Amino acid sequence: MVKGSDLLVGALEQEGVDRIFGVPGEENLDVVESLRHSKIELVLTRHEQGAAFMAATYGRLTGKPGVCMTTLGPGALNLTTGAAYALLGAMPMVMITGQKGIMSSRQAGFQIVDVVSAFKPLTKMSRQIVSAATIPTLVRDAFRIAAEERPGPVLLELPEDIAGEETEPVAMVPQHPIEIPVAHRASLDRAAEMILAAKRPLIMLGAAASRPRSTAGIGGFVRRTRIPFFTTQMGKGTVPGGSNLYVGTAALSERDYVHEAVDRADLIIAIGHDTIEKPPFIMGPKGPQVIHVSYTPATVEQVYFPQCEVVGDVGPSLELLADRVEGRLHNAGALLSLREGILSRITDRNKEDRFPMTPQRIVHDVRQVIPEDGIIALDNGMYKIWFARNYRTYVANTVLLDNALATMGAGLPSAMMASILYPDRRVMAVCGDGGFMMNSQEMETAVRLKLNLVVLILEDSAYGMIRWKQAVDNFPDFGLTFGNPDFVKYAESYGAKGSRVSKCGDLIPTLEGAFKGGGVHLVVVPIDYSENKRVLVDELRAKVKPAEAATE
Ligand SMILES: Cc1ncc(C[n+]2csc(CCOP(=O)(O)OP(=O)(O)O)c2C)c(N)n1
Ligand SMILES: [Mg+2]
Repeated sequence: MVKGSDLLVGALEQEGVDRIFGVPGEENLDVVESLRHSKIELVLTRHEQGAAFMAATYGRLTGKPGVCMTTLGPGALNLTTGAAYALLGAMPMVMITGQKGIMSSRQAGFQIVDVVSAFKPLTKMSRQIVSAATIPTLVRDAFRIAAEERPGPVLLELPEDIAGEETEPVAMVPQHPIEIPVAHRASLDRAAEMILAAKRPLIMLGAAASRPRSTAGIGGFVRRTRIPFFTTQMGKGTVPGGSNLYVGTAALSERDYVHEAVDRADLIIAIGHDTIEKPPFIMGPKGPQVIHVSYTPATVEQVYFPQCEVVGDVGPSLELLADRVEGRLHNAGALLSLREGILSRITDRNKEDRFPMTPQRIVHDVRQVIPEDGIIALDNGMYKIWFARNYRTYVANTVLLDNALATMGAGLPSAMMASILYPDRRVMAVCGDGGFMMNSQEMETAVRLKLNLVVLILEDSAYGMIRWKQAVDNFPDFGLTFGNPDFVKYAESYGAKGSRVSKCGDLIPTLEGAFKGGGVHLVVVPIDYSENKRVLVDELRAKVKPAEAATE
């Protein structure tokens, strides 16, 4: 006979799972015991949210579902934000939650929440396991659903009596490949016709362009067509940002310098755009035509309604599209002349040595200490716009940012996951003083796991982004400032190292020293956010014309 929890762990092994992140409760103890006998590592976190962010980031970076585990009720509910993060961000993840026994009810309603229902709107599938014998099939299905396009989270609830149930041995269900069809010939022909007819074409790389399976084919398309490209925030890096065809990243929806190119384009080939991102440009009745190239059809939005779709496996479909247009594009470089002007104005003031430091200078200095394949993982705050706009990328998935749920608190756990997966690369979490404190307890996890990780905290003693919006909307400055712990001592209390930057020229040497010293090292730097209004509002309003004026 075999126990339910052994079948679960066997099925997870069959899926190639190497780690489970989580906080077990008593309902998970059979599973914990089965894990003790398996090769799968149980990675304890200090909050379930940290476990979910780590598992989701595992999925994002590998294309294979990351796994997290919690108890029933309170533990499971702590996964909600992580589930939404994975759902909106299209990150494959399998969540396993415990539950009281379902065959008898010796504790009445104690701790019981209808978790399966609570997670229905936050997952691609949410199911209770009701018999041990069904576990191998359900686990296989959960992994298939989580990983297939569009990827996302799945929840399996394993009640404690099912985990402990003895059953006849059940065969595991072998993994099978996910085969994604290639776009239909007719749609490729239509798209090719539009590209050949375009006078000022532009490529946009969106969130799905960063899927591990997408990146090679997309680079080939850009190189073969020589059409300039810009990226959304989550599309950064797929084609090296140092490439001479890169014209910028749309961190704002309109009227940034990059929109000078977007607004002049008559055709945008949107590769992998997912409308969960804050719009990188706004479609209107007059603007450019759009070809949507992705794994799934475009969701139709007020601001996004492509005239043509190329739906299928992105890399191979783009190869077929490039076959149709390569060597025949006379206007491919029409918008390229705008590139230099856009990029140079974006880097304006990035060498200024004011203190507290300007966001531009911080982005510039961070780039100096991160090698091309190094990874930065951003939490959510004002600095995200500056990093998205100003940080140049050379390798896919080297800027992990969340422009989908845009939740605070994911920066540190996602950086930790990147550091686990890529121990030989430099990895840095970049957090505001607000967002860092939402999951700062995971510093203990990072130290316990002996990670090499630098955590950069940008200190303004405020929820800076909201304070900025408040000012932009002409509200008085009110209610958005707070005090901070002494971050250096805070880091040290976890057994990490800590440094405070107290003049501009110290940031680069401090970060260098932190990377060279290894281990977990927190660096705190005061940031001057007066640039937010000066650049992102006043300067852009004065210098970039609204879209309609640009197209006239
Ligand atoms: C979990 C969560 N709560 C609230 C928000 C709304 N929000 C977005 S940015 C922000 C302020 C972030 O402050 P901080 O981390 O200090 O970064 P800063 O903008 O100051 O650089 C808030 C409250 C959010 N995105 N996520
Ligand atoms: Mg702040």
